[in-house]
Amino acid sequence: MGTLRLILGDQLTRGISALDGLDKDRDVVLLAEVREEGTYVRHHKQKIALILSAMRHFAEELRHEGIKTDYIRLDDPENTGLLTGELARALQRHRLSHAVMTEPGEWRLREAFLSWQRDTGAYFDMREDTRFIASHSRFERWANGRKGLRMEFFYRELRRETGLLMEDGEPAGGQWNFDADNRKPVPKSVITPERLRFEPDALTRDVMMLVEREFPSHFGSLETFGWPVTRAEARRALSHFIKEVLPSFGDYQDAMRADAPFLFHSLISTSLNIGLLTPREVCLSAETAWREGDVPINAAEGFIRQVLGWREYVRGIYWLKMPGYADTNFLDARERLPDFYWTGETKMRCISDVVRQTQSHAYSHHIQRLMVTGNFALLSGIAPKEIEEWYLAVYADAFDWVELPNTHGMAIFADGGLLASKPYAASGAYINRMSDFCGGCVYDPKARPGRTPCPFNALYWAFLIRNQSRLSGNARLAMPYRTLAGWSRQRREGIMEDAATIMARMRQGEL
Ligand code: FAD
Ligand code: DLZ
Ligand code: SF4
Repeated sequence: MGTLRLILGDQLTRGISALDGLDKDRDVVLLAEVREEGTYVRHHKQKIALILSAMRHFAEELRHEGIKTDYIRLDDPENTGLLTGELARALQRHRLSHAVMTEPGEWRLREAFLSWQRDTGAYFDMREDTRFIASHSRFERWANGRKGLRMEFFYRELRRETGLLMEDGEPAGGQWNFDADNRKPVPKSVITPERLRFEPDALTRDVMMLVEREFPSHFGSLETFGWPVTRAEARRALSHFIKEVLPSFGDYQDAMRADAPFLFHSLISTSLNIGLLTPREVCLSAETAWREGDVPINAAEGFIRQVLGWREYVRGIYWLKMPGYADTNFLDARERLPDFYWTGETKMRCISDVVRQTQSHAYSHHIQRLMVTGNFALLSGIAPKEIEEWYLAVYADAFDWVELPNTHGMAIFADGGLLASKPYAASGAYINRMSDFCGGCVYDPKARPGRTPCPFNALYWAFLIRNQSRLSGNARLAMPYRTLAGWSRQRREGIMEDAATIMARMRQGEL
């Protein structure tokens, strides 16, 4: 008797554990497009198109290898709309009694499969996802008994274990971390590189029409769609990044520029997260470029830290702390998400530009996510669930295991500092220093006479005052709290009033 092997839309890797031991003569691989996965949040149209197109291409590749592949389309009249429903139907259709899958990347779906198994008593095997560098047990071993779970220390252990950027047991270049070199604003004279775009083929164009038809009210536009949808395309994109872009990745890692949504970032998160690339090969490519002298150490280290460090670490935190993690609300944030997160209609140029770029590309880079949309949500006290749903919906690379810790922990500090050692709260001065957004904004980050002050400024100080009892003990916030201590009562009250006016204007759609 053969086995049914289910592959999910973010498991498009030939070496996925669900395919281990595949018997080509007897087994059937199942991929299913289902409405529930397209609508549990209202995903950006590019995200749905990316996943469905990549699934269809992957199924073709499996068939080409002679593997029996059953592919259920979204508009199949018999489609139950649920992955568990399709798994049950396929078991009957192929008269199989045993199913295998790799664990889903998110809690919601893992629970759905486990409860389906409990209800049906199906003979069902859920295997570990071995595409990550650190297994669940490896992360637990590191985390157990530690007071603080800082990424930096986990990352160093993984550097030692993998040997990446190590020389004679020491970190290459004599330092673990080159962050201090990686905070340059981008001078106007720097020309940002052209990025590889992949013209949609007939199969992708079909999917794009399907997405327009089935998800017409979802956020975003398909016009610029050019994501890699096959492993071959993803490999080309990676090579192009390593050769043309990585050398400057470190220098401008923290910068933002209004006319350059991608700057020197890699754009590989979609390929990594749906399985077209593996984190190991990505890190090795960057390391090889450094060993061959093509890339400086601050760039290679900065990049490898994102993939080997942050990506593995946030996944570890997610599985260590779920399901309770998603329900914490350390700062008691309760505000509704303003409409401009969906429309881009706000006079705050930084937010408007980032939201519009997100509509066009289903992408914005890390600093835009953290220091513009994330920072504003933090300062204005947007409720965790509201802002998390937004991040999960609008980015083509968004999956709960990576989006949630980044939003909940890093951007809005809702976990009280488990992930970040301090809230990433910043006033307009930071955005002005690291970007050119403020030049074209009706607001003024420097609050000069006759100009309307940047809303981030009053919101920043009001955030610190409002959360003083929760945050003033944080050593990394000692400086701003010392500044606040020197303020008169009237000055503090004045800031709170200014912030209240800004919040009222935000609620009325006038900001
Ligand atoms: P690069 O800047 O070129 O970085 C290289 C790779 O490193 C990325 O592709 C990614 O795989 C990894 N990486 C970098 N930073 C992180 C990080 N903080 N956590 C995990 N991996 C990281 N990333 C997602 O993949 N999916 C998400 O849903 C997501 N949501 C985010 C939400 C918020 C509020 C914030 C602040 C960050 C989020 N990130 C998310 C992390 C990061 O912003 C994206 O990985 C990155 O912008 C993707 O673009 P890139 O491939 O050009 O990345
Ligand atoms: C995100 C997504 C979408 C939009 N559609 C599908 C689908 O039709 N079929 C499928 O197998 N997977 C899809 N996915 C990805 C799943 O939601 C993903 O596996 C989970 O988010 C777990 O990480
Ligand atoms: Fe954003 Fe303030 Fe700068 Fe305007 S002035 S772009 S709102 S930081």
